[in-house]
Amino acid sequence: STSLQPYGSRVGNFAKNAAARNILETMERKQSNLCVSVDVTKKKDLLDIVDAVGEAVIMVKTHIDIVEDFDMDLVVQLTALAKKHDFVIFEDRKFADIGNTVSLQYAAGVHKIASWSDITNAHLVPGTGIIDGLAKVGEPLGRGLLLLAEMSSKGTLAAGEYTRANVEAAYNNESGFVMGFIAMGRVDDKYAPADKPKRDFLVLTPGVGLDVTGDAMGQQYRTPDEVIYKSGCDVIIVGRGIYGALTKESDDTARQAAVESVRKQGNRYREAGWEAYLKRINH
Ligand code: 5BU
Repeated sequence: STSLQPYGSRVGNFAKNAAARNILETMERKQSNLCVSVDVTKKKDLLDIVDAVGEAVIMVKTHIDIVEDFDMDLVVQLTALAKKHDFVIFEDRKFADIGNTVSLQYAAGVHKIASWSDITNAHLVPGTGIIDGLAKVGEPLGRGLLLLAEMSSKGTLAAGEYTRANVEAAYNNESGFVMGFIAMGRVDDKYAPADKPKRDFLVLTPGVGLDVTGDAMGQQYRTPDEVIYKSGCDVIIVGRGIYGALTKESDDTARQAAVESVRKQGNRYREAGWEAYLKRINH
């Protein structure tokens, strides 16, 4: 399995995808496999969280459509922070429509996702036309796409033959635009098509927490060790476990303390993720 190779030695496996190479190189440079998921509704909260954890992470994941005061200045500031702290941006858009519609949703509208997000993701529910629609926009910009092969939530229908179909679609994508999966384990190994040479893909995994096992709405958490070491995934995605302290309105002093807590949690998850990775490649 390619997951037993160091991140840096896998860069050459992604000759056709600049975003994937950049992610692997950033991981080596920063000794981190941590993506922070910043699911907050205010621009200032988003930027403060990202500035606090920027040093610890290789990737910032957004749900840009939940930001109430979104404007293009948020994009300007977020991309400036990406430069300052050396991370990539992942808009977790979960596209799920026909090719023509997703190409418009990706390029246009209020958010113009393709113009600023290095990678994004899609459900295969509509069929492989969704990949073509997103590739038309993303490929010329050097972007990457993840297929949602599995999910972290209780009762997910993304399993078994549906997961296999995602892996096959990725293997059939000749251009290299499809660079990986959202999944809970090495689906690229488990469902590798027998009639094709093995290819490398990145596996990014949400549902990661060190202190709790789930939430009230079906989220299920595993530890960085379970995700990176035991399951062989490449990137841990952590949301509330990192930014949780900064979700309530509070005075300046309390806010400053919350930002420091966010920074601390970022470092904690970076260390846990990297330790699990070192254990994996040295095993
Ligand atoms: P949390 O606060 O660490 O639970 O946030 C997890 C994030 O990952 C959140 O933005 C979800 O939308 C996202 N997510 C997920 O939790 N599980 C999945 O299977 C997928 C995305 Br796909």
